[in-house]
Amino acid sequence: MDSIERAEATVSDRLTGPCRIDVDRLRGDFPILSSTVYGKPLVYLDNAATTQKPAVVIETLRNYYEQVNSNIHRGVHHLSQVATDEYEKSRRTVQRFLNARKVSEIVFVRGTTEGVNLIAQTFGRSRLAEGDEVVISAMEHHSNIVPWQMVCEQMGARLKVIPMNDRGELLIEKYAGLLGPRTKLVSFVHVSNALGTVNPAREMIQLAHERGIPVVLDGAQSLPHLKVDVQELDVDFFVFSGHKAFGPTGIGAVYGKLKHLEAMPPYQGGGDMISSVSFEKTTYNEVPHKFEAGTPNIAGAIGLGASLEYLAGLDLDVVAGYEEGLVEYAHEALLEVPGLRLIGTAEKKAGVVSFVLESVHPHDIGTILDREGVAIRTGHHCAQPVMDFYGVPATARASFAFYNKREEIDILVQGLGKAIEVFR
Ligand code: 7TS
Repeated sequence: MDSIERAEATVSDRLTGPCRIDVDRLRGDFPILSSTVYGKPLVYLDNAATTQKPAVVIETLRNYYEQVNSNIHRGVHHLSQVATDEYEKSRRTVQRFLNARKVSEIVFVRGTTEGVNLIAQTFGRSRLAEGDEVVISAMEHHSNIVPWQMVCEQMGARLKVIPMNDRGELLIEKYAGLLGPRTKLVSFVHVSNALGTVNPAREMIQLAHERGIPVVLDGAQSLPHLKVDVQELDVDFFVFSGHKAFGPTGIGAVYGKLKHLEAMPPYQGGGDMISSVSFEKTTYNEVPHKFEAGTPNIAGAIGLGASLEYLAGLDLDVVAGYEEGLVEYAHEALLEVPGLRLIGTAEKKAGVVSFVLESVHPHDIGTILDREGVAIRTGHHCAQPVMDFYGVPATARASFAFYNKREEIDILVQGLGKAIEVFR
């Protein structure tokens, strides 16, 4: 692509064509995006690690602490009631955003990691016995591996792993073959943080359900990029982190079908999750409060509500289309870089481009790019089995949000040219 074509593509980034998204206007909603790093404009391409926050989320947090701050579910006083109302209103926002049937199907947690641990230690633990199997995939984040290993060890169960091909696509026939009479649970990632692969969740859930097996979906990387409808997916559990969806850190949610949540034992014991306590017997609060022991991240939950309302104000299909265009553009531009190998070339990808350079270690790529104002992540991305599969210790990863532009990918590619010059 020559420079005129690039310039035209940049204009089409903004408004025209099938993707009607005004990136410059949206960037204005995110104060940090106009900052500089080492005197250069920030090029933030580390959105899979965490996304930036729109002013509306920052203001919501500030307003909460300035005008509302109080503990919830336990005070008769005015502020406590306002805080409780706001917190519960956010739960309804999450419900609507995921299209859950009932608001009680939404449990606030710290994030995806805590969500998976909660499901493993309650639902998982109560279903697994000696010799049973849990199926996960070859491209899981550690937080969808280790909690299952822990519960398998506790219960004498085994982990089975769905293999993938060299492009980073799960082998669906092999997956179907893994589902047997001992399979008690399937848990897999909707969109891979290391490869960007979008897995065929609907089809995979259906295959499990045909055999009566419930499915957990790790939505940490899908919620910020794709329209998620838990009823359409018919998924049993869906887990995500607020901070990857333009919300605060330390907050996320578990969606669980009501019948599961009601049957599950509590996760942690403490305040708020009980109905009555005596030394002889404790009865538990109703769902979802049964799973929210102790004072939760009230401000975080309210901030998450604000971020999801912000996202809901965008056309998420258009956003997904725009981001797909960014990934394609990045693939094309990166493949022109000598000695560059893309890690993860699935047919259907969202938000993530991982690569290695022949002559430069990923950490050195990250350091050189940093001096250019470009923030990417380098390392194993908490997906060491993926690195082992490709025979690399680490990759460099650029990950996008709807506020990224093609010019930023150009700056990334120029920075890679510098890295190659320095380390040649
Ligand atoms: N699952 C996936 C697919 C993820 O990408 C992550 C975080 C998690 C689970 C855990 O989420 P948390 O919010 O509980 O930490 N992924 C990354 C990443 O790719 N870079 O930093 C964190």
